[in-house]
Amino acid sequence: MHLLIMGPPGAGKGTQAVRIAEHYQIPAISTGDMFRAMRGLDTPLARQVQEIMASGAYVPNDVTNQVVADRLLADDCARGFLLDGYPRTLPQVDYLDGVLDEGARSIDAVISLAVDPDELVGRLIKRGASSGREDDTPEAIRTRQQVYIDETAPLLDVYRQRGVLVEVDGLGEVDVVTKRLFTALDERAG
Ligand code: B4P
Repeated sequence: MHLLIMGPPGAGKGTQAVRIAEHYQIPAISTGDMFRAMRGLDTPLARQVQEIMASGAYVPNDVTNQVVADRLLADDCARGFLLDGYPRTLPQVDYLDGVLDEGARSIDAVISLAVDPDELVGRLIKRGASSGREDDTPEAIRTRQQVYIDETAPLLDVYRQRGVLVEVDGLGEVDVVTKRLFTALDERAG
């Protein structure tokens, strides 16, 4: 099972990814989590990543692609994986296509979580109050939303045209969204 989960910042990708991964017994691979794990490392790359994330911008494609390619080589990805928050740009789509082609693998479904912008801001501000995440400030949230619109939203059409997009309403209780999501995946599997 090779799955992707996409959605605007705060859509609940990470929240739902854990549940989907558990259900299918595949690893959930979050680029955001991998970059946050670099926090505190005293290397030029780690400092660059932290600065970029705090502003709400995207980490450069070459850095992100390499991190993902290395992770996909791990043994636990042999049965499949769920990529959470990757790809986020068209060059990342191309890169992932190349990595998957090399391993004769293909994407089974791309889950797109849709939530309206006002709800998203509310969720992220709420999370920011306790998470201490530097990118949960109003200014960084605005940047993240704009970057999403400019760079990531166009990917939905790419996957829609490939016939793998599964669109799910991300509004409502977490459990309700999870149920909706599994229903949509089951319908797709037939
Ligand atoms: P991510 O970690 O992917 O951040 P996110 O978009 O905020 O997360 P998500 O949508 O998963 O929200 P969550 O479930 O936590 O990326 C952070 C940064 O990393 C990016 O801005 C970028 O700088 C960098 N990055 C990552 N991937 C990259 C890539 N491929 N290329 C370049 N840069 C990259 O949910 C948000 C909040 O809502 C939580 O508090 C949650 O509890 C709450 N919530 C979830 N579902 C809810 C529901 N149904 N109802 C109410 N609240 C809900």
